[in-house]
Amino acid sequence: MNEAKYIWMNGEFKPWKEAQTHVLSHTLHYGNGVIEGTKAYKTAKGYAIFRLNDHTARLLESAKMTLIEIPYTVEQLNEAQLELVRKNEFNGDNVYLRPFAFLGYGVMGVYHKDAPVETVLAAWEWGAYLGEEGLKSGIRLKIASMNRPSNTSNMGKAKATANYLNSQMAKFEAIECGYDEALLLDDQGYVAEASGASFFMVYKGQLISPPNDNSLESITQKTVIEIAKDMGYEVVRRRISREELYIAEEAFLTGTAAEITPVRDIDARIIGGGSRGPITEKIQSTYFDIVFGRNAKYEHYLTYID
Ligand code: PPE
Repeated sequence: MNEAKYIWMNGEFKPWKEAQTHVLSHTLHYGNGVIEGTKAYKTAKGYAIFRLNDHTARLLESAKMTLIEIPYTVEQLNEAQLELVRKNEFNGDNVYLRPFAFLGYGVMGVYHKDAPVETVLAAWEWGAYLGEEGLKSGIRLKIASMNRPSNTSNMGKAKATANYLNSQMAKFEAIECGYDEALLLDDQGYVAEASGASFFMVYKGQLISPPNDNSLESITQKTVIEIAKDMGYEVVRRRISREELYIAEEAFLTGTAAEITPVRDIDARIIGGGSRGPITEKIQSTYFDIVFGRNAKYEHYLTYID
């Protein structure tokens, strides 16, 4: 990975290599942690973090859901993230931020009430999540053999570290099979989300994205719905079954890291023209205009570091 200079840990900036934890940290054994993924883009007025407040608020909400008490406010964490981007003196086009909280060292056994909470903000330059070529020409998506766990046994709306075991197994399987990313169905057989992104498809001119019944309340998905409606597209949130995927006219994934990544193939069915579709392309270029500060209408989503 691309190392940066500093990581904020429990209220202090530490040199990158000194931000460490003990091997007996609770989360390493039992998996209860919460993460965010937030992005800063280099605009004409310097770096701006996209939807900073929404991401930080979701971190605190995820933590509340999973019984982790983060001892900082949204405002404190927002300010620290801005300072983190400033202090690291990045150069690249964009910077990925990973705010997270985990349970540290001192308690063993599943009961975690007395385990210390460690709060961390890291940032680094991270290239295109599904590759530069993926952004242009689309990726190949495979429906995973595992389902997204149901609401009776999981908290899919929390951006919980523990949810990523399911994602990891699905992603590994997809890549082993020659695909780029995994799409997970829910326990009823309807689309939930990709291993690290949300799903959209176009059919008969309508933009369709599944409800967040057992998937992350995605910030990019919300943004895309807002901008697509603004562009005049009809957007529908409804369940999508497997066979509907196969006859989609266009499909794409959305996420902070994935941005707007076109899908060109699902389970060996070529989607549309087998490349980035025209509606996908328009939404993608609008999204990039917004995050890079080239669209005044959405500037309220940007927090400039200076
Ligand atoms: N679903 C999942 C499972 C998910 O991990 C993400 C983001 C999304 C949907 C989209 O959420 P949002 O970023 O709010 O639009 N995944 C993050 C981490 C990916 C990783 O591999 O790490 C991200 O995009 O930052």
